Amino acid sequence: MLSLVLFAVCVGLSSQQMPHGHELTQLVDQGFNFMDTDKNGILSLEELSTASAAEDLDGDGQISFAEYMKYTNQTDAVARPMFNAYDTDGDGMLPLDHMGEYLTLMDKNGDRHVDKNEYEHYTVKLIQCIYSDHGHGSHGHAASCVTQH
Ligand SMILES: [Ca+2]
Ligand SMILES: [Ca+2]
Ligand SMILES: [Ca+2]
Repeated sequence: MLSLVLFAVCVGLSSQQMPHGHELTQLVDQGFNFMDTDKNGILSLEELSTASAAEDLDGDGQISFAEYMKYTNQTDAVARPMFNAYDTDGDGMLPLDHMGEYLTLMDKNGDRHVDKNEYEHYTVKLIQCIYSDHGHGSHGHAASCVTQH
């Protein structure tokens, strides 16, 4: 889910300024609808896995930063902190079989599904983290932002 989440959020992000208001709502809607393939208003682990698997361009079971950049077509400044938020061990790879852990990051009530409110809460927080990192010379703090509630 990580990257699919990342992907969905990334699509509308500019490295210049943080989206807010209507723009932010649109980003959240777009990302959620993109992943919610059966349109039941809930993201399952299967849906998150499917969306993420699309980012594994060489099919080795992991999403590398290079694959992530290529897939999202984002600048390093935006893609890097997003990627780092999920790459908690810092090896530059996001294994697809860690999808359950990524889901846990968003699943506040622990029912193993991500509803719209949970997704929105998480996404807004992640975006805020990324943009608050700007100007500090490092994007490495996003992980600590997203793991705290
Ligand atoms: Ca669904
Ligand atoms: Ca790969
Ligand atoms: Ca939930």
